[in-house]
Amino acid sequence: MSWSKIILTAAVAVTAAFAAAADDLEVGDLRIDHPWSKPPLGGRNDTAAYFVVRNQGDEPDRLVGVRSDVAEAAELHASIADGDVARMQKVDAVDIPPGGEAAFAPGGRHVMLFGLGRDIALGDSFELTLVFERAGDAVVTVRVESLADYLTSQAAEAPEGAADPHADHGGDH
Ligand SMILES: [Cu+2]
Repeated sequence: MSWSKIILTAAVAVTAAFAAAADDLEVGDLRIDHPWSKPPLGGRNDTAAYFVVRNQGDEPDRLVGVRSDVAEAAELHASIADGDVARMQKVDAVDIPPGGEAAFAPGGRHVMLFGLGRDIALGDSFELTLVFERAGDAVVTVRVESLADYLTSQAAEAPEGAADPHADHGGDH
């Protein structure tokens, strides 16, 4: 086996490990990738959850609701720029266009979980139900991760040919 083939095999194995770690889910034409949440900030009783919904079908769908047993209330939120300040605001629904996607990520759209009924720590997971107009209910398993872990996994999940964020490093790590 050539060195290049060995390296390629290792790269595929690493990619597969990351793909398996994320709890992706398919419901009807929708695919929900990498549901995750951050631990609440010190002393707070709320947190946000994130994921990407891809619509692999020909019909538009909409995310119209969300609920979770770990929270007293769950809302869809958007982050909007208000001058230099980012504010968040409740939204009633999020469109998922055919062939398109809706990303929920830090600094943008998120699911807000208010009144957490239990501690949510790194490594925990909990169920979140996403209610879609066409596809119906999707129960995803949300993993509690640090922002750093999320960013690392995003780099690993980047499509082939995407810029390697470490390419400009000196190879010292
Ligand atoms: Cu919010």
